[in-house]
Amino acid sequence: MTASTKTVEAAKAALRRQTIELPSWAFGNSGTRFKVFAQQGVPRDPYEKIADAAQVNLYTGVAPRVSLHIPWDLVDDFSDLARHAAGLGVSIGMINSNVFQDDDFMLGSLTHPDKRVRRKAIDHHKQCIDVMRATGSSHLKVWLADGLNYPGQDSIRGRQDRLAESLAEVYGALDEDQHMVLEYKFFEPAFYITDVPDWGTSLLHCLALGDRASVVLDTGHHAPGTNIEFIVAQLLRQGRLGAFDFNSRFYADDDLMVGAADPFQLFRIMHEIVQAGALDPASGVSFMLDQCHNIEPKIPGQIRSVMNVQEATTKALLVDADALLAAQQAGDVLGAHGVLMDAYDTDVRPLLATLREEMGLAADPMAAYAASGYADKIAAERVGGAQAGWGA
Ligand code: LRH
Ligand code: MN
Ligand code: MN
Repeated sequence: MTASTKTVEAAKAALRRQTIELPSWAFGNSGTRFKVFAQQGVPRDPYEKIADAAQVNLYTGVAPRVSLHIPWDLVDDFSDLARHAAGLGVSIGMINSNVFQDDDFMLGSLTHPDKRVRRKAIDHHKQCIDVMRATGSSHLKVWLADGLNYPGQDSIRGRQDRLAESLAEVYGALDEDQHMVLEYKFFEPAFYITDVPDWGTSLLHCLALGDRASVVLDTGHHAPGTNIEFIVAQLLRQGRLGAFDFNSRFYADDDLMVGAADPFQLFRIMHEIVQAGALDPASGVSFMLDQCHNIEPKIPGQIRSVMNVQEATTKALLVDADALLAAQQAGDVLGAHGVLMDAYDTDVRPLLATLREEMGLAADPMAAYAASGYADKIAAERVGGAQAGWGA
């Protein structure tokens, strides 16, 4: 299939406007329960994490925001951190709360049976809202490790009630122009029940909270075989898809590079996005990465991931929408499927290389970064880099 010039130019225009948010924690050392492999030159503090994220933006041109995780990214002066980011051409994206690494939260945070612990968790979220004010961040991102390991351990329904009450207080503390996004995950660290296990539970809480609450879909947070593009379509219909946490998985929450395990799934997701007009930043859907680079170098890992998202997006933009609709309405099963596969099977790398050159960037961001000498520079300058947060 050769796309028309008009389609290609429209795709390029959409790609110029697409942005991908980077997680600060992707740049620190990370690993599994078995081993953290330290890499040379990893950031020693949030300032250096932002400097590394800015490199990804420098070579891709489409990654201008960095999400922070609190308290992993705690600093004395968040306004100063935001100025540092601005000086490097990026800004602070979503602020992630963290109520999963404190002994008090062993049995839950916003759902905990003890009011004192719930208060502590709510207050942490209020501190995160203060960080949003200081950094100019517009979104509070909530993921809870809350759940149960054993039947009977606590009341399932009681926990939902407590969750609703706690979330309402946090939501009520947001400014009028601030938003909350609620991430779900079907297992881990709890294994019997997770208190926000699925998109339906997240959506119900968001609907109860108000217009400025929406769902985060982390692509690694579903049971194997789950049709993720269906969830995307459903949340878009409700106007409640707030963000993606992109990564890929073979088995569980593997946090590997997006598009590595299943590029076709990523394409199918982006097809739903494009069809719904949700690629436009005005639609309010944020495209974020949530990954760990345990064995590969981190900055190139992020660059590659951004490129993978762009490739899937480009293929989705090349779907011949008129031909697809005509085939669908004619009941032409194989014709419709063929239209989709034609776009998926297109090699979009030349188009993206041209686009990058038009944007004043190098055609190959991986090669340009490798040639820049930045990796050697940070390896020489930084000694004793920080862990991403896990096990810290
Ligand atoms: C939980 C999760 C969530 C956290 C991040 C570090 O598995 O996906 O988004 O904030 O990992
Ligand atoms: Mn996530
Ligand atoms: Mn996860």
